[in-house]
Formats: sequence, structure tokens, C-alpha cells
Amino acid sequence: MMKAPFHVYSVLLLALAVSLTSCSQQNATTVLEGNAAELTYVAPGEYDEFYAFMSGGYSGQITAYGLPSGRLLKEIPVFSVYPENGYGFSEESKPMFNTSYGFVPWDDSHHIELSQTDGEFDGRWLFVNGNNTPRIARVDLTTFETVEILEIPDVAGLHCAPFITENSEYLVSGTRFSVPIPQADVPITSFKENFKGLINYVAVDQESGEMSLAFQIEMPGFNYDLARNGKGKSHGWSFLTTYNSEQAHTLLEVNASQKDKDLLAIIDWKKAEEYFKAGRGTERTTSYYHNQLDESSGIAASTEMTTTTILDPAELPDMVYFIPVPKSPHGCDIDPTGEYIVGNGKLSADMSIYSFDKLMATIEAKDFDGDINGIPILNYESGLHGILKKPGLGPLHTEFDGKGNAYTTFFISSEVVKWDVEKLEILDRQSTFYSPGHLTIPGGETKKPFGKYLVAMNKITKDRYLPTGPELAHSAQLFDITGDKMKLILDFPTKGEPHYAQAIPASMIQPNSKKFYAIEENTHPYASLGEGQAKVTREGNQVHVYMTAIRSHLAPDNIEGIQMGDEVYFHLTNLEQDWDVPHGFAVQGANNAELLVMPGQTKTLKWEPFRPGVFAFYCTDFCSALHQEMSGYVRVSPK
Ligand code: CUK
Ligand code: CUA
Repeated sequence: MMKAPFHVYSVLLLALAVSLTSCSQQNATTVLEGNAAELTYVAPGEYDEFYAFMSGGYSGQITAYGLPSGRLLKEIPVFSVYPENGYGFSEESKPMFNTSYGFVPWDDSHHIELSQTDGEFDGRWLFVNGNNTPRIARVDLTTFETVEILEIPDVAGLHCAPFITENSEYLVSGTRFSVPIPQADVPITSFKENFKGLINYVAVDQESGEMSLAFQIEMPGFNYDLARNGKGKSHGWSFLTTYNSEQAHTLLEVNASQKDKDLLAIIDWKKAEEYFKAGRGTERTTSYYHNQLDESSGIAASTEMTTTTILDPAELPDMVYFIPVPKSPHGCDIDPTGEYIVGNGKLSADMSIYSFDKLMATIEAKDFDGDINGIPILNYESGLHGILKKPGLGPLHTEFDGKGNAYTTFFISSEVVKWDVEKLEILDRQSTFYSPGHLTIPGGETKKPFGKYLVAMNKITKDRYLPTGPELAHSAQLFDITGDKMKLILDFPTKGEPHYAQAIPASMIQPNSKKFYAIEENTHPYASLGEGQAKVTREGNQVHVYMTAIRSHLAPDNIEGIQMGDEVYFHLTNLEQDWDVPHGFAVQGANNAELLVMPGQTKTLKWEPFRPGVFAFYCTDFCSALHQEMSGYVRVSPK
């Protein structure tokens, strides 16, 4: 099984696994500039200049931070239930978690993508992937709420997602793990015959933001890792790094690191779209869920989808290409001009930078070195802009400042390196504490980066903060990149494991931020639009409590006539019409969670009485001086 010269790889692999955490705190202090406090200080009552949206990794959520202060503004629940506000517990939100695998209340969120118009952020929506149970979610940036979750069928591990095109036409994603497609009970040793990859194109409605699966491209059974879409001159093309072109299915750390080069997939998505629209795809039966929140009722609904269209590159020419990329690549990043594509290998000493013009010329000249399943492999040298020599160890991700500079994180050597994209010259390097994964620069993946700051999201925290036992918060580090040299100016702990983040000027979001929901627009079927509508109704063993909340009482506040065996639905409408006056609701022995209801909204908690007696309920949000009085009783009688 271990045909590879194990000793050779083991050194590199050990280095990758262990990483260098030798930079001491001493160094941190020496690289700190004297005016760091001034550069990051946001006075009480003042606002941050940027919102930074970070994925939560194994928390499954998104967090919004202010930059440069590093203050946590909000955790936005996406793929995981969130008892803090009842997301995933309220009847309205439960359908958001429906998948073809059942109710899945957790995921692993990796990559944030802000919506774009003409290659620049437009501040409308935020997309993020669920890596484990393949899904893509959309957050509405007027409410900071998850409004849509779309499952991606037949893939396994949606790490490579959801990368957006220049006008938010599509979100491209690729399967992390190849699997039998369609799923089948086959021996794992039949990997090479039976396991396949899929690259997925989800269309985004330009007006509503609504996602729909357009088509899937069937690919060889590699691992599809990360992608970016072209911009400007390269608009219409997608680039995806792949690893495990060895097609190993066991001990990947050795067996998927045998070849000196893996492959970068290059896709002409305009061509794919043409084929799709001309009906050249094959329809396949499948199952996946599309969950959407109706914003006027606040109720989510699921639709099961049953077919998908597959495009086969073996039958549809001039659509997919490969080009070799150095050993075990991770990030795939494109500079603001759309000309340079960085596809670096984690186990390679140098970084390969491709030129879009040269790639196109290579395709034009059919300068191919064979093919895989009918997909041409472009000549490596022909597509290359050049090599960045010995930039550091373990290059992962690159972003840009819009001034011709790239910034790359190096996991093994624990640093960020600034280099000139055109000249391929290293300009600066600064230590991070410790091994960085992604980095983000405001607008750093767009046509017009805002520059100014760089945030490194570090995988290892160690001694950066007061210890909290074995489990530590992950850490982010803020650098000022306005000068020739990067300056470390702030450390801040983060939630979950932020893999990627994007930052956007606050001015693009703040004016549109919704303050409350208009009660007259509430279309929830169980809403009480005034206290006069508060009531209790019964349909068989289902009891519906139409309840209202306004400072400082709940109505009705004495509920009798409930029997053991009943299902009680508390439909709480918050009648307030002012900013920042939520009311909460919890009932004793609640076997789920609470509700936190925003002004003008209705939310529902299902409660099944557990024994006869009189039980208290109360508002959970300190909403007024008489908040403690905001309570009531429910009486439960034997059947
Ligand atoms: S990431 Cu998902 S393993 Cu480098 Cu984009 Cu962290
Ligand atoms: Cu309403 Cu406390």
C-alpha cells in the first residue's frame, strides 16, 4: 500500500502537521508598532469602519466583527441550531434544517462570499457553505438573518464552496470527497472505477438573491478543494484546485501526496451554460432540499427537488481543462485585474502563478499534454506567468490590495508574505501567531480591494491569551497594510474556527439595516396584530395560544384548560414598533429552547406538558424596568 518513498514525504508531512510555533511572544511585542492602540481604538459610541464576516467552522455559523476594533457584533446562526434566539427550535425556523438526510441541525461552515456586482461587493447578501452535509446558505444583509439554504445533491463534503462570479450569476462549488455517483453500495477499493467528482453551478436570481441548482459537471474522482471565478478579462471562467489526483482512498496524507503535481481545473462556465441551455445535459433523478424563509410571515418552508442536470466533459468539448499545479494545492486566488491566478502547492517550495492570457493562448494552440477522461491537460510551462521562488513554507491563501501586491499565508512557517504579483518579488514578511489559514483584506478578492487592513485567521492560539483550559478560542490578527511593511496592530479571539472571512465598508450595509418589522405587514397565520386578538383555541389535542408581548406584559397571562397529551403551540407576537425591543418567551421545563421575537414578528414554541400542575412562563429579554413582571402561568390538568 505504501509504495511511495515514505521517508521523503514523512518529513514534509510532519512539518505540515506540527507546524512551526516557535515564534515567541517576545517577537510579537517587537513587531508591534508604537501607535497600534491608536490605529485600532474605536471610542465608545463610535462605529467601526468595516464589517468583517467570519465563518464559524465547526460552529456552523457566521460571526460579524467590527474592524479595526475586533469587537464581536453578532453571531448569525446558519447551519446549526441556536438556542439563544430559538433558531432551529421555533416552529417557523425548523424547516431550514431539512435535507435529504433528514433534519440536520449542525454543520461546518468555511467560506464566506459577499454578493458582487461588476466584480465589486454590493452589500446585499452573504453566502456560506456547509462542508459536512453539502449545503449553501444565503444571509440577507438588511436583517442579518439566514433566509435560504440549498442542499447540493450527490456530493460529499462541500468544502470547495460557494465561490461567486463577477455579477453573482453563479456560486461554483466542487465536491471535496469523490463518492459513487449516484450513490451505490460498492467496495471502497473500486474507487477508481466508481467514484466521481462533481462541480456544481448554483444560479443566483439577480433581484431576489434566490438560489437554484443550474447544472453539475461530472469530473474525475479527485478531491476538489478551493475555487475562484475570473473577473474582468477572465470573467466567464472558473478555476478550482484539486488534490488526490492519485485517487487514493486510504492514508491520504501519504498516498495522495505521491505525485509532484496535482491539477488545477479550468472551466469555461459560459460554454457550460450554453450547453445547459441547449439541453445538452443529462437529467438525473436525485433528491435535495431547498429551504426558504418567507420574510413577511417569518415562516420557513422546504421543497424537495427531484432532478439535476449533469454535463459530461467527455461529450461536451471546449468546456473543461486541467493544468498541472504543484503538489497538494489548497488556495486558488485571482488578482484584481483577472490576469494572474495563484495556485500554490502546500508541499511545494515555490509558488506557481498562471497568466490568464497565456492559458487562453495554450488552449487556442491546443498545446496539450494528453487528457484525463477526455479533459485536455494544458502544458504547464505554457500557461505560467512565472514562479515565486521560496516564498515560505506551506502556502495556503492569497488576497490582494489593489496596488499590485499579493499577500499569502504560510501555514508551516507561520507568516504572511507580501509580494509583487507582476514582478514576482517578495516585498515583506511578518510572523503570525500562530499558523494562519485564510487571510482577508477588505474587498481583497474583488476587482477593487479597499486595502487598509489584513486579518490573518490563525489555526493555533497557544499562549496568545489567558489560558482557558485545553480548549482555546481561535485567534485573528489584524495588520495595517497601508505602508510598505505590514504592521501587526491587534489580536482578537474568534468564535468556532473561522476559515475564511470577508470584510466590507460599514457604509455599504449600515444604511440598509432593518430596525424592526412593520406589524401591519406581518402575514403569519397565527399572528395577533393587537392585544385584542390574544386568545386560546383548540383543534383536537392541539392548543394554539395567540399571545402578544408589549412592555411589560404577556397576554393571555393565565392559561387554563390544557390537558396532559395536548400539544401546546405558543405563538408569540411582539407588538413593539421600535428598534431594539425584543421580547423573549420561555416556559418551565421547556424541552427545546426559548423564543426571541423581534418587534413586529411572530414566533412559535411547541410545548408538550410533562405533568399536571401550574407552570410559569416569562419573557427572557430584560426589556423594561418591569421585565421581571412580564410573566404568566399555564395550568395543566390530567386527561
Ligand atoms: S479552508 Cu477549509 S480547511 Cu484553508 Cu478555505 Cu480551512
Ligand atoms: Cu419583555 Cu422582558
